[in-house]
Amino acid sequence: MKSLVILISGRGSNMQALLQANLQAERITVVSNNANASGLEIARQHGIETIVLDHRAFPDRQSFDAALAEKIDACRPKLIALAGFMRILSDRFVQRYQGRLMNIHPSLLPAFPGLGTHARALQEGIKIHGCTVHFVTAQLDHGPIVIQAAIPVAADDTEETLAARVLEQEHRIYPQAVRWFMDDRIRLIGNQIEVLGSSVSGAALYSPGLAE
Ligand code: NHR
Ligand code: GAR
Repeated sequence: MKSLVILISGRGSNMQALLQANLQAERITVVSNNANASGLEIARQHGIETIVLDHRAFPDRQSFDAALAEKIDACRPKLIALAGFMRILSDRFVQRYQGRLMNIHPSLLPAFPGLGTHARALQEGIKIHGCTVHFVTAQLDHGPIVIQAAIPVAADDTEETLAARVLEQEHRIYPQAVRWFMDDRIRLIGNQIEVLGSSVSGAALYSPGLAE
């Protein structure tokens, strides 16, 4: 049985995009480190099993990660997808799931790893921004890149307007990447991804606009 675990912390719109994508997963489980995550309600509305594991109930990262791993292992997942999951994971946790732990990050990595990506993008005055699906490694936001989507930055963009346009792209590329993985179409060669049956390496999407 192909099982998928989705980790969330909040709104859960990327999770929702995955749930609506008709993936080849016979069982999906959503785990949140935050009991108040509104994504939990969306998951329940989809009839998806949810688990809450409050990180504040644990004395340190290691013990939270160990408890999280226990919940995850009970699902025997093919893939664990971080979807707006806001806790940094320990090296040990990452190693345990090496090659089957994916993340969606709201910037064109390797630019802007970490948090607050849209504000930093505006501050730097970059003209092209976007999002990245990558495998998670011990080095934060630096794992092998599966797919990216780019959008132009407008002169009058605010953090909010930029985040909203990037989010639209996140909802396109994350289901695509997870589908490839669930269908065994992703091969990892060193730090590079190959998508079987695709003429491009991974995929790049660009949303034009703003041309004069
Ligand atoms: N863990 C590892 N080891 N490697 C990665 O690449 C990871 C990861 C865990 C999460 C998502 C990531 C993102 O896409 C992700 C990638 C949280 C933080 C963070 O600083 C940074 C990056 C990401 C997720 N979290 C704070 C912490 O102390 C808490 C912040 C909060 O709760 O608001 O864990 O951006
Ligand atoms: C998304 O933009 C996601 O890329 C980002 O948070 C948002 C979550 O939205 N992830 C991170 O910043 C991870 N640190 P969602 O809960 O609606 O999917």
